[in-house]
Amino acid sequence: MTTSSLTLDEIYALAHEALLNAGANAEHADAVADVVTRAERDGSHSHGLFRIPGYVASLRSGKVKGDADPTLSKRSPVVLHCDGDLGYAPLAHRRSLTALAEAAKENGLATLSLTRTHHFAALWPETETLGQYGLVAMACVSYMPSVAPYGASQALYGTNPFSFAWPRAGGTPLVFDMATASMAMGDVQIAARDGHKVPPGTGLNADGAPTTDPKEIIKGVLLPFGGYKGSHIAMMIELLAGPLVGETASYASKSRDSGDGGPPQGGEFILAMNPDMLSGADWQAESEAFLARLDALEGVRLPAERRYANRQNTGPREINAELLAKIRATLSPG
Ligand code: NDP
Ligand code: PYC
Repeated sequence: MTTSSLTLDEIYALAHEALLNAGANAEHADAVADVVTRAERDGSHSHGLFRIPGYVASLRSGKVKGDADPTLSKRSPVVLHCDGDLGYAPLAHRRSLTALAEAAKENGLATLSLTRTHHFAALWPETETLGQYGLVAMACVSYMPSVAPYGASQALYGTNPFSFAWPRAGGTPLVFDMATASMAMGDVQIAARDGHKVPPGTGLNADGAPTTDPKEIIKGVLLPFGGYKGSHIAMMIELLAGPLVGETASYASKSRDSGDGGPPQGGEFILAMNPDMLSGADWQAESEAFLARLDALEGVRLPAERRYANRQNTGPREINAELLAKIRATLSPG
């Protein structure tokens, strides 16, 4: 694989320019480019620059509004809603997460439902932000059918990620962020691009037969992680990020999607909880003692440790040259 070195500033500048060029206004271009740059910084490669061609395609097709004006409202002191106005999710997050954190701090817990947004990023930026406010957080989104429910060979669920954050004493939060598919579609696409096989159990080909060829899985379906148990978590996310927040499940999101290569319109469910108010005991001492035991076990590493370690490196990142050429081509007229 041929790569080129880009500094984090250059990654931000390229993403920003591509988004502005495709019709995003300055606020959206900044919010999306920031999330893309943080993904590259942390080594979340399938949700960094890799996503820019899709972001650009959906701005160009007009499916996603580059000047969307996300609006936050309070349905009760603890039920917050943000109408994304058909824009990309990062600006809706910027306009909502502080209010969600304040509501959870004051009342013990609060929810944020996002509707009419297009989410094409990792989820950890949302949960990690809430963790930094000292809150326990959960977030999930659905997508478009790409995962067969357990027992089926036809897609109904999205790759449906779920993220969780837990605040740590004097440090970065404990965070996990994972697709409920055996593998995120972005990683399957990267494996296909780079000519790698994927592990057995990742997906089925178009005839419903197991395969380790990512190109065949793209034509077929992914499987949920963890058999029927993971399948039920994917189902839960369809319901939480769809009907519960006033949006659609993945199958219906796809039915109104233009197929331009970018993310469909959909919803997101975010829950924030204030452990100081819920616990009534020394939750932090108890959780730190537990996490110390976990971390001390041979073979265990805590989730987000890899990202946080990558974050310490402020130097350039190696970016796939084919991807860079594709992004730069979007900047040329015609
Ligand atoms: P991974 O399988 O790479 O990782 C899942 C979680 O497990 C991460 O928190 C990771 O931490 C942790 N982890 C990974 N390996 C280990 C290990 N050996 N020991 C302990 N913990 C480990 O993530 P996915 O491929 O499932 O998802 C990738 C991204 O795709 C996510 O950010 C997700 O939000 C995004 N996504 C977005 C979608 C959308 O619709 N917007 C749809 C689907 C996925 P660490 O990061 O530190 O490695
Ligand atoms: O990697 O599965 C994925 C994905 C879908 C939407 C954004 N990322």
